[in-house]
Amino acid sequence: MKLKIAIQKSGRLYEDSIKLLKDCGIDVRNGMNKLKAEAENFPLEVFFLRDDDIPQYVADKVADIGIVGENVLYEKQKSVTVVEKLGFSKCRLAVGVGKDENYTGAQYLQGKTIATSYPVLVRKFLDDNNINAEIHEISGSVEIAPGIGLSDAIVDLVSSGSTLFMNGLKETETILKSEAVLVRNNELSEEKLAILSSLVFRMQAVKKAKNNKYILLNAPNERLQEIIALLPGMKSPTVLPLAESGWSSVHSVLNENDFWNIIEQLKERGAQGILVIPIEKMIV
Ligand code: PRT
Ligand code: ZN
Repeated sequence: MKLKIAIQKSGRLYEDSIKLLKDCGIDVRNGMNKLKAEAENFPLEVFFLRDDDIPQYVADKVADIGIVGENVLYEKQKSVTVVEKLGFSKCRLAVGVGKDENYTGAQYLQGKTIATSYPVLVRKFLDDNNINAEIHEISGSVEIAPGIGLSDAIVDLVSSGSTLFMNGLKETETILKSEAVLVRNNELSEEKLAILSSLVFRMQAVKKAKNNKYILLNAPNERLQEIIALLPGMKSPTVLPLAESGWSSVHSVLNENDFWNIIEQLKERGAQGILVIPIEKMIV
């Protein structure tokens, strides 16, 4: 029994999808132009597809699970279940208008024409905001539409914003924040769910490790309690005496988001020799 996973064949999701599997200890060798491959050391069969087709394949059970951007998932409106957010391929589906336009809010779009590859999501946004606008569906190079007189505004994916900028547009409203997600067919057998659960367990360990750092530092004993109070650790920090009396070595785990803030406070409280080490897997 193998679980079948659909991932993008090539493109922005491909590298990170393969890397995630690799970080989970699953080796997938994709011979050039192969449609599918088998993992060597995990009951997983991998299908390489266009991202737009992944929701459909998972809904139809051609694949049991898949990795796809939320933008594609919600545009395609297939009935599948989101299992886990994966934290990569982050972008936003946003409204772009000419940089000199006076955009005061969504009502700006009233009566306008909008070019997009996401007609379903745009229609929903317009309806939710009671806006009457015309949608021009185009499949690529959406950002050039206003420049060639095809539309007044666009809705497209944005990450750095440089594509909009280079086309004389500015980003306004965000319609959807998107990242890669793991989806599954709604009706998997018990056996397949069991394989999925061990895969998700590994993915969560990889994700947690990425968001955390292992930290070691030397602390003067008289300020040890203040320093420990800043470091929650997994349970609580490990404290070991140093050979030099009056000092201890403190080991803990820090979340990426709090990292710089806490490092500053540790230094203020006399911590020295701070070492920060990436964590490979983290199981709590
Ligand atoms: O061939 P296939 O159909 O499989 O791939 P594709 O060409 O449709 O998709 P691909 O590989 O370009 O993107 C796959 C997924 O990556 C998307 O569905 C998103 O979930 C995610 N993603 C993340 C992005 C971006 N960031 C992104 N910036 N997808 C596209 N873009 C494009 C955007 O359309 C625009 O043209 O990049 C440009 C904007 O980027 P910035 O950095 O200039 O703002
Ligand atoms: Zn695509």
